[in-house]
Amino acid sequence: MKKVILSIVIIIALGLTSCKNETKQETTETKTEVSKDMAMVDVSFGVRGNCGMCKKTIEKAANKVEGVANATWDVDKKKIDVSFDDTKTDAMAIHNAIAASGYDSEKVSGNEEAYNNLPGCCKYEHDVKMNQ
Ligand SMILES: [Cu+2]
Repeated sequence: MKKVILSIVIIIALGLTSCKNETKQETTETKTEVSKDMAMVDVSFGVRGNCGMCKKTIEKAANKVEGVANATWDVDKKKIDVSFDDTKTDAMAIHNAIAASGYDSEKVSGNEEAYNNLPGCCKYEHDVKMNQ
């Protein structure tokens, strides 16, 4: 009888350990799949700016948003292309992050204080046409 109980305990213990491992693996796998295939969304919208330094600031701000996989701002077109994970963020969060860094987006005006702290070359005109 003791042996039976002992083996049951061992089986349960093993079961618990392997369960834990499996759960961990599954979570990692699901995350990778999601970011690769399932929920990636591409958006593109206008963002005002002047130069290469603006590009760095704008892209850094967009990339900081959790779920953003890639952000590329075009200095000539005053436009940003962003790929992001739909389950983690949305386009408005990206607009807001860019605005917080001092830059106007199509939907949100740039934070004034952040704008004032931008280097001189980056003080873009607020009436520059976006998304050209
Ligand atoms: Cu600049």
